[in-house]
Amino acid sequence: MAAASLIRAIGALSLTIALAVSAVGCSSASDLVLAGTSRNAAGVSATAVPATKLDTVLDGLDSPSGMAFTPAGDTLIVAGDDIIVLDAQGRTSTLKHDIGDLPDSGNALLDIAVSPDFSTDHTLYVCHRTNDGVRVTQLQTESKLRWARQQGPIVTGIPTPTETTGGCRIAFGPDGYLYVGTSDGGDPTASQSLASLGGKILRIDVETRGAPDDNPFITRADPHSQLIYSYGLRDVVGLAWHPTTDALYALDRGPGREDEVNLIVSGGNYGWNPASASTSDYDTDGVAMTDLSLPQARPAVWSSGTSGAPGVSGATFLSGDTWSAGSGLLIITSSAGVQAMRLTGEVAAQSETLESLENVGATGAIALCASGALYVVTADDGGDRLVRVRVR
Ligand SMILES: [Ca+2]
Repeated sequence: MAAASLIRAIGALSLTIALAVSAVGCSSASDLVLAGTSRNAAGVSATAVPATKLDTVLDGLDSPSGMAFTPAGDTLIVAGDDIIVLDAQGRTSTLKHDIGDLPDSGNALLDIAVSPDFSTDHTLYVCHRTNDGVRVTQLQTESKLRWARQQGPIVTGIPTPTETTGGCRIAFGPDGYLYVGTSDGGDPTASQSLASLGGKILRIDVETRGAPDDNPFITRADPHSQLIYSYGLRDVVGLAWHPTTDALYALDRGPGREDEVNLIVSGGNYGWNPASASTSDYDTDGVAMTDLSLPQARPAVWSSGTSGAPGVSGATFLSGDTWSAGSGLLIITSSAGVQAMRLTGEVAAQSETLESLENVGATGAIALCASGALYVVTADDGGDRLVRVRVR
């Protein structure tokens, strides 16, 4: 089985590798120089979001779904069954991996996260489809990012996403634990059931591959329930921690309406309950994204409303001195482009723009590089490309 997977991984190398059209990666020297000088150079006032510029970093990507950065400035992108590496010098390669049990349908890899101790442990985490649900697998790699060997699952049994849900987001929180956002997988009872990993945010200690002692359902006998941090969600497509308050905000995609931003608290119920329409069919007609009649249901911080939705797909906060007054803005990607909103606790004001992303078209995976540069996947003119947005 492992050999077959390795052959598949090597075969992937023969595919067209994305074309690097810019000679710098995430934490390149030029980024760092810009980060230290841009504010004065741009003449940005203390209250305005700085002017930005956009350049294309990678072209020819095929349906990238997630992205993360190593401390050395490598950008890791999951696309289809491949992990693409863009190094700090702008060179691309495909990281050979031996993740097994990938479905023949392709598009197996959903998201990627880099260990907080990557410089010493060279460990990655990938969320992916299998022939039996979605799982998070730990990978051992090395500093040159040529190969990655699977070290077994961190969590299994996450429902397979439907055609209209994303299925999995993973990211390390400021507390060092791995957070996993899931979809309900089209199961009307999943989101409100603590026996299902669907429609949840999980919180996992990757050292023990179990639940931290302060998880809200730690006293339950079922090990799966112990991993649950919050529930009542439909399709978690974004996880972002506010740069100054460390509060976790999650993007929950609605069924063609009511896309939401939620302020996530331990044990919180975010109110999605399609079983109220039918426990046997996935009938979402008339089902509110947040049913406030449910016990302890928490209203969304922001909702796109019942008349439509942009089809959200990712979110990250701007942070760092480079962004001046833009620091703390939540940047949300979607089929409709990019939205920027400032959040204060449970209050959202959708009032800001990043002008270089105003007309960029549909956007997907998004992440903020340590240098302050914002990386965004766009699909505006046929092929998918990775663009970088920096302060002018
Ligand atoms: Ca909700």
